[in-house]
Amino acid sequence: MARLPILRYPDPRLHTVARPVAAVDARIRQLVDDMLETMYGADGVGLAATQVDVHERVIVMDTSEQHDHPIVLINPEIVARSAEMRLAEEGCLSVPQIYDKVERHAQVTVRATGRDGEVFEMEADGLAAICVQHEMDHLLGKVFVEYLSSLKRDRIRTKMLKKSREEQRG
Ligand code: K2U
Ligand code: ZN
Repeated sequence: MARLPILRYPDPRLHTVARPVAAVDARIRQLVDDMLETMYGADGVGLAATQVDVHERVIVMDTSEQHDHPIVLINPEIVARSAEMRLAEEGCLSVPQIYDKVERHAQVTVRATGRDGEVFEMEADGLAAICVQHEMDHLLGKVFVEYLSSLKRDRIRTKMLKKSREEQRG
């Protein structure tokens, strides 16, 4: 297992559209295990492969209270969305310490392949629904700050670039 570096906004690689996974093989299972270690290590409740610079359709998430219920979504697709929408605060491991509200479908049904190669469907509501929509956006090259005003987004871009420069200086 390995913790992988997480791309930081506005890294252009975050805007790459992920391609479908051809086969759930040993390489993909290793990626899933490394993504789970990376997500838990960063106190996240979700992570998309895009964020670790792997541009294949893989998501991991764990919105359980005890952080002991990992969910692996390979080649996920949302097959149903509620009409009800919900405005909720989001954050992102690629945009550290930035939180803002985004409107999402309150419930979604996702069809995906699991780490075992079997196709399954998952109904998500609450935080899980928000998380899976947030991660599915990542696989399309979209970061949640793109839902915010251009003024807010420009300020976040400036803050992230400053933070990255300071960290590079050490
Ligand atoms: O994609 C990511 O960067 C992981 C996010 C996923 C997420 C975003 C918004 C709402 C739920 C999950 C991280 O887990 S950010 C940490 C976090 C957790 C709960 C609520 C807000 C932020
Ligand atoms: Zn994110």
